Amino acid sequence: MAKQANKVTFEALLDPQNFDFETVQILNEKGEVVNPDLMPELTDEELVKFMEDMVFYREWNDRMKAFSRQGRLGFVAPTSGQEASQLGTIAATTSDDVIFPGYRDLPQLMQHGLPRYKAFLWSKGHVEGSQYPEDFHAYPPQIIIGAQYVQAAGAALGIKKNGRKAIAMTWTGDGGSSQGDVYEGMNYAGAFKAPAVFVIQNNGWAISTPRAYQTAAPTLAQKGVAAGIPGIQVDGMDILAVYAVAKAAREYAVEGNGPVLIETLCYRYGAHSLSGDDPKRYQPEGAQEHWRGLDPLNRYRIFLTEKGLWSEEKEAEVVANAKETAKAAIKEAESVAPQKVSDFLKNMFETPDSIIAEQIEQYEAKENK
Ligand SMILES: Cc1ncc(C[n+]2csc(CCOP(=O)(O)OP(=O)(O)O)c2C)c(N)n1
Ligand SMILES: [Mg+2]
Repeated sequence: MAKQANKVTFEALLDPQNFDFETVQILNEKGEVVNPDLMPELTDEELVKFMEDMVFYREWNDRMKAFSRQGRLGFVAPTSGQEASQLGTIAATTSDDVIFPGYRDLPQLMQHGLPRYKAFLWSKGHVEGSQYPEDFHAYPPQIIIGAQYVQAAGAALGIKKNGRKAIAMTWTGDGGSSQGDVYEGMNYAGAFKAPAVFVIQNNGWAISTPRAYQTAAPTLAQKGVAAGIPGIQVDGMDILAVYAVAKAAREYAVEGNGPVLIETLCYRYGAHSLSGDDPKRYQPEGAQEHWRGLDPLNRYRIFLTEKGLWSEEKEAEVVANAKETAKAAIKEAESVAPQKVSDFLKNMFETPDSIIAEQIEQYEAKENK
């Protein structure tokens, strides 16, 4: 054993914790390419698709808010501001990958193939909103903060054992990063080199709790260090950077190197949910405006317009399409028969225990009257 200093200085022990976790960025807030070497290889069509998707989900978010105010939806977590983080990560997956979203991650589910009306059914708390086709590799949005990391670790190990070339991808928030489950999931996946890509969408707030109260660690990306896995911080308002990092993480995991942790620095515009919190009461003045200045759509709009790939007309078309699609999807959701209590009791266990079985019988008797 090496000779030890005659005094333990904790300040010195803190030094190695100042890891330089540089934020990966390709497109700055002015729409300028600042890291051409990192630019992913994408066709013009693929570049345009990113903008179409971001514009679509910004409008979808506003439709959701309107439907919620009309009393047509239940739990709604706004996504505006997080488009690049959500859509850049999911774009790096294939349909073989299994995804484990959180409650704010409906866009990723829809991009992965969830029929849109089911997203609304989920919001309404209808059991059919969480019933997926067998070949759809996804789990319903997790409400228990961080629990999806443990599930993703298990699924990733299964993927590895079955010799499949795929990953499990999951998302939590800055608040979620303080949950034990998040570290347990990363640690387990790291120990068994399971192909998982863990995303922390650091939008600065966990309801009214600021990021600074989550951890003394300077970054959330460095939470990978103790799990022995790579952690990387990316500008979550830059879809090109998010995509490039997520794609590289997927390749790394698929090649058998184990999991990766990605922290996306982003922001949620507006409230945590549409159930009543008011960010004006807890966010510092000017914060929303500051982040609006970093908007993922604005910078990408400039980038594409300068390339001659985007126009106001094109954007208006996408917005109109989003409005129509949302209208059709809410109608479809509303045409589904109201759920029965017996239905969700039947969904609790594959084989109901005696108490649940008795309740199913009681409710069926009432429902069939
Ligand atoms: C285990 C657990 N604890 C508490 C809650 C209540 N809760 C719901 S959302 C939330 C904040 C989560 O913040 P963050 O992880 O940053 O995600 P964001 O909502 O910002 O996307 C809390 C504490 C919960 N759902 N689950
Ligand atoms: Mg948060």
